[in-house]
Amino acid sequence: MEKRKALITGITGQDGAYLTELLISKGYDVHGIKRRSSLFNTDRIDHLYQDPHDSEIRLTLHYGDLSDSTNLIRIIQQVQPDEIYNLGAMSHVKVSFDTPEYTANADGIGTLRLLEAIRILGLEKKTKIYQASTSELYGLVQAVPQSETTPFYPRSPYAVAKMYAYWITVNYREAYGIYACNGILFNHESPLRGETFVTRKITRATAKIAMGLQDKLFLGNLDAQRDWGHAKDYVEAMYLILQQDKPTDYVIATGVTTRVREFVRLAFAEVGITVEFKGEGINEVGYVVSCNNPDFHVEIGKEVVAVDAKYFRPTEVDLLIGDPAKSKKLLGWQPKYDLKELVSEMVAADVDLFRRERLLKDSGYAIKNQFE
Ligand code: NDP
Ligand code: GDR
Repeated sequence: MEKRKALITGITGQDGAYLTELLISKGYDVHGIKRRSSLFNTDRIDHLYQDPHDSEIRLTLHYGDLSDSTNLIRIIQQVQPDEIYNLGAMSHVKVSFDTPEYTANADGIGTLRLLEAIRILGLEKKTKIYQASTSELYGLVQAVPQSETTPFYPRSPYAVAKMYAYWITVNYREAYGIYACNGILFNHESPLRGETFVTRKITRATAKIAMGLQDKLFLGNLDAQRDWGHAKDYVEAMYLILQQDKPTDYVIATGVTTRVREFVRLAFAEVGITVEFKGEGINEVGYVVSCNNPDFHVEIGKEVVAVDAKYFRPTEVDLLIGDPAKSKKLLGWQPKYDLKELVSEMVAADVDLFRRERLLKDSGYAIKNQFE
């Protein structure tokens, strides 16, 4: 029997990497679209990539971009995928305020381009498509927990672009009978998370501060509440969404919400450092109460977290907490990781990463400073 073929946009991102691993383990031929960049950008999937001269190729990469319809049509014509996972996006909410037009083009119209390509190529009955929708659609709180029937109120150019993508996916399903689904995924994280999202920024800083490589962590809104899950669990849901008899839309979430401030405490606790907060608003600080890890020395009383208004967003999403009842019932999906396990895995990976940096520094090599 011929192997099933999947095409993934955004294959070089966090979710793209975990989904590729999952689909390869299920015997798929995986094709991915990567952007041309001036440096290598396949770090997250390099372990899965084979020599292109190998005869048993499981992963093939194509140059492309969601802003280029001719490119998308050509790749889809060539691959003839059974499933498309549209994960490609300018995915940073804060950055979308700086690049709103580009975000609308890639995140909104990019989805339309893929749907139109399916139609132009007459693949409506063959090719299923998954759209990476987001809890950011809920934006300004209308009701909690948020489910498939909660009204949307997007609060950023990113969320507005994703709202267009959400509805055009529903419309092409209803108008042309395409198996097209939205996964409304709440925040999901992992050691592969981009360094400028808040969880990874915190776990990296925790490791660096513990190892004396960073002085202080500057954050924005410490009060924001997010429903954080593990990306590994969430890519399983994406796959399941495309394996059902009928296409529909699903919320994927843990149902538990946590404040940014609490995530900071949990991360530092992983390296044996207790952090408490004092002060209010822009003057709030996080300081060290105790450090019981003999590997690390951090002064008691040292202020390790401060607020910098440059990380505030013009319009914020204060509270996200998802209701995953539908996906539990119809997909049989349930997260395997809880928040404590997620934080633990992320901090351990960053401690490992920065141990190597510490070694380099101690051996006299200059190390890169990358700040957000
Ligand atoms: P990442 O930011 O880690 O990855 C985004 C991917 O999209 C990267 O491969 C990036 O390429 C690619 N990309 C960006 N712009 C374009 C473009 N114009 N054309 C083609 N590809 C492009 O995101 P995640 O893996 O975290 O998220 C995957 C998807 O799920 C995104 O659409 C995101 O908006 C959505 N989402 C994510 C959630 C989360 O919590 N992680 C929750 C809900 C939705 P490059 O590597 O070259 O930058
Ligand atoms: P989010 O994730 O905007 O929810 O979008 P992010 O981690 O960027 O922010 C979460 C919350 O933390 C607050 N915050 C900070 N955020 C960042 N990035 N940096 C900071 O220094 C900081 N300080 C506080 C934010 O204000 C926010 O409230 C993510 C992305 O993956 C989207 O693509 C996806 O659609 C949604 O999750 C669901």
